[in-house]
Amino acid sequence: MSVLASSMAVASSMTGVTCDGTAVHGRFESAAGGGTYQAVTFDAKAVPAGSRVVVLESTHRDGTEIELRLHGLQPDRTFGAHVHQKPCGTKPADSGAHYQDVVDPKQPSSDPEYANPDNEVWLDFTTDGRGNGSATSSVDFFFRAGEARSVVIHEHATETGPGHAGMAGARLACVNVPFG
Ligand SMILES: [Cu+2]
Repeated sequence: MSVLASSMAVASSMTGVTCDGTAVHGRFESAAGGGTYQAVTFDAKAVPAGSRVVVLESTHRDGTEIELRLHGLQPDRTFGAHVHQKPCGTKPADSGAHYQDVVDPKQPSSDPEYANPDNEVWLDFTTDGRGNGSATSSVDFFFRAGEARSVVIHEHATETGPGHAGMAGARLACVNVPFG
């Protein structure tokens, strides 16, 4: 396992203000190995074992900024990605539902009033010809401690319509991040 999770001071490029943050660096491992993972892949074609992920979280007076960077994924492909509630496990469903600031009373949530990129953290990205991609999300909330534990990478871009909002197909990979 190659893991680096640390607290550090992050100088925000947007505001120039120094704030608190967390950085997680991981290398995807095949779920077939069993056990616990920093970063796990369920689809070796889309997210090959050995490909790399970085997640940066920084909190500011006005909210939270989350950055996702991927290296070595399937080239020229669009993926969905979100912050999920639970840690990654050996099964794709283990990471639970999306983290929501205002929790939809009707779960699973597919109402655009709750399942949207202001109330959740969406990090969809498209890889370049070398399989590298990145995304940044800025939200005006702060994670409740212990309730946001992973970033999940999905099959396709996140949908937004009623009854489908927040859906992005199969869960291809997952990285543990101790948000908040
Ligand atoms: Cu998701």
